[in-house]
Amino acid sequence: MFHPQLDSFPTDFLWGSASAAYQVEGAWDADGKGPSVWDNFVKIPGTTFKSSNGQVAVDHYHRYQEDVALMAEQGLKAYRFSIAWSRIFPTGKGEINQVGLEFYSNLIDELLKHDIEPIVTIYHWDLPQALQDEYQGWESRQIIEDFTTYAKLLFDTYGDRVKYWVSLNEQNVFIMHGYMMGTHPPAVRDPKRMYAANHIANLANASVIKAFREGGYSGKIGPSFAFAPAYPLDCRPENILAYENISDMSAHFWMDVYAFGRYPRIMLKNLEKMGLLPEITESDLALLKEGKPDFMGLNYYQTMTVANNPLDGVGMSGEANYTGEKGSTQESGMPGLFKMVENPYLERTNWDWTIDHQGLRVALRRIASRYDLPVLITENGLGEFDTLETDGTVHDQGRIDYLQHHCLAIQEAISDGVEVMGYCTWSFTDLLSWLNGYQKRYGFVYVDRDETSEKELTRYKKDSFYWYQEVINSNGQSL
Ligand code: BGP
Repeated sequence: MFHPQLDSFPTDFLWGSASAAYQVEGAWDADGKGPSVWDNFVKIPGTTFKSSNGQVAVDHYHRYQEDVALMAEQGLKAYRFSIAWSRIFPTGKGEINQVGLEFYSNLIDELLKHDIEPIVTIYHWDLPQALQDEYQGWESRQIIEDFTTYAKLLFDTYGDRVKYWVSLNEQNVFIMHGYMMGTHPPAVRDPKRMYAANHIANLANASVIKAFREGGYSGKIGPSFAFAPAYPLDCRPENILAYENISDMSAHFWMDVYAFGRYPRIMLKNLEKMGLLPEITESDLALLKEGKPDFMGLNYYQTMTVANNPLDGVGMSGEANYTGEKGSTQESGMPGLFKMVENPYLERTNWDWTIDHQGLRVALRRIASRYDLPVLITENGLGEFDTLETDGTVHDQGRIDYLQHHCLAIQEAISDGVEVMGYCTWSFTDLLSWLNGYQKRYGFVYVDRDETSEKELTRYKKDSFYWYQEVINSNGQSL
């Protein structure tokens, strides 16, 4: 469809797709790789759907050439992947594992051979277990130095070929899940420890960006933030306040630190009152100011709608939907602050994630207006059941519709004036969903395996593969 009122996508727009090491690589203990906290966490009964794990995942470690060939066939302009820290430093620091370094070097060369821009995520949650054991990982300031040493090695080794770096992937998610909800490693449920670990993660993020600047590397660097823009249920002032609360707590609390190097004052005051304020020194604040990113990485999946929640209202304990049984998500909220409510205008996926393409435009607009930064969309996609037909086809029209609407929302945001550098769908091949197993699929490429059997791990192109091929080929004109 032709939209005369819309601007075109820029000619250098990065049409991409994304993955993360633990979710695709497998080879969890191959060639000198050390264990990560995820390798161990998944062994605890009840932590993941049907005890699924990434030991083999979709075996990208051994099949990366086949996967890159598929990317090239699709015409992908960029591929975002993460580096497993414990493949490079098996114990998180000290001795370097050359074979690990080589794997990513080969992957980068393979991508460049096909004119695919590598976008490298330095940290996508798979902390070396050794650092968790030695000093409790993100709870110790020691990690700032170790994370920076690791990142510098990546800049030095790959900086001649990699122009786009993502520092931390979804700090808000791995910190909240890891230290508040207890659903990610290290499975802590303690708000005080959560806010303390979060502050240290902010410092580590800033330190790596500072090192990137000081090292004079060329290219751009920024964090990827999981931004679910909030809507108030309606214009009842109590609900507007709930919206203000969630915006400060779930968005500004992280993005203000990245972009401005400071915490929102309402949050500081509240954390202090609750006795949850972490130690924040003058030199911390100076470091945060030096760690400003070149872009905001945006992982967008859905919006959330909130309403007033009285002091004796619902808490955070509600069960989430990790089974794909629609409607199984329970109510949750923070008493006195907000509660999540259903948005009557939006459809939901089988995992109860709202489907809201306009929310992407809203997210882009909010980032541009508040932070005045370019945005690299580092994740967006639809996790759903897919059916492999006997003839090897997969008709994922729902995914095509989802992506099409989201791409148009990007084009609208560009027309509004937002600088969008690129769009990485989640994901290129099907992969392991951390807590949801293999049945929640996101890829353009179906990988034949499930929770109980690895089967042959054969790759099949879904209908969406060809659809995106045409979008890229026409630089968005075919939308
Ligand atoms: C993001 C993560 C990804 C990916 C995606 C989909 O939070 O950065 O790694 O997993 O969400 O989420 P899920 O796998 O839970 O459906």
